[in-house]
Amino acid sequence: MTTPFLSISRRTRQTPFSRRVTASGVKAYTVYNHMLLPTVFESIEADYHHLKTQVQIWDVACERQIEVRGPDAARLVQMLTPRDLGDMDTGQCYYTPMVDETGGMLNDPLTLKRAEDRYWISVADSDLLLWIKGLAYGLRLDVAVTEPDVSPLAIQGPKAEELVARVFGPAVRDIRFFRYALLPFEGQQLVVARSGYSKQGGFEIYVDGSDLGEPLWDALMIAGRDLEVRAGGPNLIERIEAGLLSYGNDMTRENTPHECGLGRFCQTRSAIGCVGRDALLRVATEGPVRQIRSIDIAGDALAPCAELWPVFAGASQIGHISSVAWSPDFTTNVALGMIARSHWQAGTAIEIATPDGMRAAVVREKSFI
Ligand code: THG
Repeated sequence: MTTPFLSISRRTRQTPFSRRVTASGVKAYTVYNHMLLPTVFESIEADYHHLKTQVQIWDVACERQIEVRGPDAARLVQMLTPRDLGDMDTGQCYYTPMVDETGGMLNDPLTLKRAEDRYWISVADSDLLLWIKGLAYGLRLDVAVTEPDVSPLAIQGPKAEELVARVFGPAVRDIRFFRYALLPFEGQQLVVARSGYSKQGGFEIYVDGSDLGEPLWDALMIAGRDLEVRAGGPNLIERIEAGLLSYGNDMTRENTPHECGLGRFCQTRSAIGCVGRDALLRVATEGPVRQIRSIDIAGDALAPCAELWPVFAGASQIGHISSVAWSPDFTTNVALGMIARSHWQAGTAIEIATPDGMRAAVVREKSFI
């Protein structure tokens, strides 16, 4: 079988780090928010082992920021999510399910409060900007909704704190999980948050102005030489082990936040103004009838999942698998899938119709890590 190439054009937007990513030997990209996202450098498995033991720099510029700014900013952002933003402080990052009027998931961004009248919504892969601009215009809200020239660069792995402290100073060590500080780089104050799309620990630097991209990349690579720093990217194996969801893969507009296991990020009753509030009140009380679970699939390494794989219990289909990868550390196929309430209890034996034939699998209590 031949490996297909990705045709790169203006539509597959380059990032402020693209030249450095190319020079680092990127082997594969995906497209995310109409922008290049590097996925493989050495190999998915080699990158995985390196991420879990060292430190990596990730070009995650595709996690675009939607800035909502103006007197109606807080009101508009609360309309987007069933998470109650009432007690959110400037300097915090909230994981925020965002839903439409039916309660269907539109995106699962991080929301950063930059000021009382200014928010950054750090979006997953869907055109959320258009929905937000539509609401703002339709309701004549006093806000500006823009995509600023801000590009996150993630530093992930067990040595991330040491590396970021070398470049931004010891204040980095005091940043708490899902908080950010403004720290100087080349005379500019940058948002440095303790966050990122892995469970290995790390930071995300919101590079404000494309001109700073290459200087920051270079400063981190030089400072981290003895830490074995390398270019990396969100790692398929590690994120499935960690149970980190991928919008468009593990959930779509067809799913409520509760089906996605994101009920802990919803306070639907007090999220007054959320456009999906009425639609979600019932499921918030009664619970969903299906939910995403971590799943252990037996047998040899399976190829990645590019379409839903049906899940069976006997003759009846009781769900589907949406993400899968062979895990070297757990020596099994780690997976995420949507499972009916009747079969989601930990330890339940199920069968997966993979392209490789039927496979035995087990529903897990929690993620692998
Ligand atoms: N960082 C930033 N923007 C992003 C992502 C990111 N935008 C796109 C995408 N990732 C959004 N999705 C997620 C999904 C999971 C998490 C973050 C963003 C995450 N979840 C933790 C968890 O579920 O265990 C912690 C959640 C919490 O405790 O609040 O980190 O990665 N800038």
